[in-house]
Amino acid sequence: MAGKVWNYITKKLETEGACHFSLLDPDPLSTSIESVVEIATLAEKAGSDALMIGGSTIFGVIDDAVAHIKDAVEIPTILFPGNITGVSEHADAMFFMSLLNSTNPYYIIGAQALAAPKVKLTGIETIPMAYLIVAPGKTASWVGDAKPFLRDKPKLPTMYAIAAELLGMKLVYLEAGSGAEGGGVPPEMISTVTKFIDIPLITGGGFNDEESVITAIESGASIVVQGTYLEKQVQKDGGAGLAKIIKGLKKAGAKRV
Ligand code: 1GP
Repeated sequence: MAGKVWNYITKKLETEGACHFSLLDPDPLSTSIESVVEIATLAEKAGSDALMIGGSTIFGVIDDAVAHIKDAVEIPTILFPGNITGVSEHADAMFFMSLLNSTNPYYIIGAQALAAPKVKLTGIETIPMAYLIVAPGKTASWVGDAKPFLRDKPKLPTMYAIAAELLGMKLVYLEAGSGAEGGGVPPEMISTVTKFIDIPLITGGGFNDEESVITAIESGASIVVQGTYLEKQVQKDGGAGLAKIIKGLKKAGAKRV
């Protein structure tokens, strides 16, 4: 359902050419709500355009964390669910996503069907998104029973991305996996995929420095997601490094407007 957050994203892309999204994984096994909220506020201060909340392995319920994060920031909060446990009515919107290159129908449509009634009844804004996992894929690949795309074969995810567009998805997410080594999804893959689709491409997984983020935008990505970098850095430098990365991203994006 088109709504406020989707309008916000498309308007930003139209006027600024590129967006930066921050991924927060409020997993009580590895962090606290206070810490996630602090990262969220620092990310907003550094200029990040939206917060994605979720992860492949959530221990417990994320409701509380989502509510606290939403209270602390002005930018949109968007659920990024890895399973039915990732649904919360407190967020502004939700990526209603399908892991198209999973080998297990549960991650393509099963979990979505189980979650759908609650999602519909709560009335949360949904943004349909194709989720495509690229090697190494990390935890998302393991949990999602993916057949990860080979990094040197851009044609395969391109076929899936075109299919996603034809199926009516609003976004394609090329995911190398949280904590991926090697500077994210290869630029050649991003440029091949974006050459053939008319919907925006999000990419994430291993974009840990300014250079790789800018290269992703210059290769055709519309949105770059950072998670691990935020967890490791923003509380140390107050978000100064992130602000610099986002400035570089916006400069690269402006050339496309
Ligand atoms: C994971 O793409 C995101 O779903 C972010 O990855 O944690 O490596 O930044 P990182």
